[in-house]
Amino acid sequence: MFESIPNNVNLESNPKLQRALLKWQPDFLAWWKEVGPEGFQQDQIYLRTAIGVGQGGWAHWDYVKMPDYRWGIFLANPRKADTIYFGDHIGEKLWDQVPGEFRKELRRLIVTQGDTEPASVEQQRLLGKTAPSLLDLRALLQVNVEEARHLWAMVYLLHSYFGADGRDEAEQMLERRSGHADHPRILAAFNMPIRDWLAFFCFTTFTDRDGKFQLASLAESAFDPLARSTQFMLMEEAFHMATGEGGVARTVRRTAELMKQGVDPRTVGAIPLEIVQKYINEWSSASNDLFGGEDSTNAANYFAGGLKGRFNENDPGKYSDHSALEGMYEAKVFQDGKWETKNIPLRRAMNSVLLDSYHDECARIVERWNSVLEEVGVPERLSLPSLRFNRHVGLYGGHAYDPAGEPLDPAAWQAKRGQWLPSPGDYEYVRECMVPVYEPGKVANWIAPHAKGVGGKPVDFPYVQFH
Ligand code: BYC
Ligand code: FE
Ligand code: FE
Repeated sequence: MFESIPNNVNLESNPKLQRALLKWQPDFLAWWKEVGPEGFQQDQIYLRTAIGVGQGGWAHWDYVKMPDYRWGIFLANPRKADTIYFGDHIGEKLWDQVPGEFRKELRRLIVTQGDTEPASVEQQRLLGKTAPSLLDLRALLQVNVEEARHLWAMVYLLHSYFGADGRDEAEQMLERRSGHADHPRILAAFNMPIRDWLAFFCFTTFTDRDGKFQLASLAESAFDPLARSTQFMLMEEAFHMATGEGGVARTVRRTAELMKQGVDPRTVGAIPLEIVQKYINEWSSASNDLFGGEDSTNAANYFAGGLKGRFNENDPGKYSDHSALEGMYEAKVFQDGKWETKNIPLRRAMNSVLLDSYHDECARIVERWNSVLEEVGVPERLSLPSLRFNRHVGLYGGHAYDPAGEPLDPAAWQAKRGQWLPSPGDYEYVRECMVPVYEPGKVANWIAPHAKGVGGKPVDFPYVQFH
């Protein structure tokens, strides 16, 4: 069994880890069968499998049946630094074991990260039934097997470094369920339904991008196995985000081309830009909530302990002060009828600092979608809503702000909500657009074709061979 698990963590000579995995792997496969992608399990899918960190390339492409996918365990190559470079322990050696004083916090970070991975697979499980092309179906299933590998990456850490409670947490990863009333996933966005492919593309743009920023900040951790596990996960993440960005871009292109021809997208089963905008509003705001509170003791403790850094904390020229004991983060809030500036001590504001880096990147993505509109020659534009819009967590949580970030009273919010967020009718309309297309090289009517294939294959390659 262990020969079939690609790894660079000496699994072959680690009886303790082998014993733990021997018990966990069958439960993982049972979970995959129960709530993994519905259908396609017996089909041959042209998939990328992570096989190593070496120079010869880290991934292998071939046809594989999903239950035979080789979920592996990898650590990225060692960092340049061998000492801690932020927080209270700067200059001390990086940890290759979990220090007793941070055991609880590290376990919590790893469990929170790990929990999102199977959650997303559960959220996406029905989408294959309505894939707009074979290449899109392949992309979905690629994302699904890789998110499952990310679960493996976190379970490896729990099994190897957290003893009996780690094994217990690893079991619970397979017991919680996205959207379940009694045992839901930990973070809110991972309990929301991903109803259709436009939602999938927005999720992979905005929510997987939260993954990128969280993984990157954990890749700065003093706990070296965590840092190197998350660093490796980032390799796979790039494709997930590209799937999202490209998917929305193709949706927008198709709609814009119709508009340019004077055709109302609704008359041909394509998706109007105002619905695309509402989906952007919904998924970007839900993803902003994933960063936690703008003012957070947890975040301050994580930074002080060296558990979780800022985005690219160690890049030359990025930050001059790595202890972050001085300085304030200024947050603008509307209170008692006027704007006020709230000063948050920098360490307590680490969630905000990370959220700001994320938000800047999201804004650049939306601009790339706008350049599609410009290229096709229609005047409409999409926008990224303000960080204050539709928040449920943190400073702005539960307060009404419009997409431009201006405050409004609860009645006005209720009246306008349907202009900004998808209505039941919008979901229903998009659902009707979702017609599956499984013929190589063909694509559904609501979305433009891919410009190129993947894994060295052309667009019309049979990426899925049905049994
Ligand atoms: N929903 O101090 P606070 C990914 C809780 S995505 C529900 O403000 P803190 C992926 C919080 O637990 C990346 N509850 O924030 C993407 C705390 O509870 P207690 C996932 C929430 O602690 C797509 C309280 O509110 N990785 O990989 O700094 C597909 C106050 O918390 C939420 C990580 O998140 C929420 N949104 O938490 C597949 C990295 N936000 O203590 C995969 C690990 C906060 O009052 N996690 N709460 O009981 C962390 O670094 C941090 O836990 C958080 C922020 C970023 C979540
Ligand atoms: Fe992931
Ligand atoms: Fe991902």
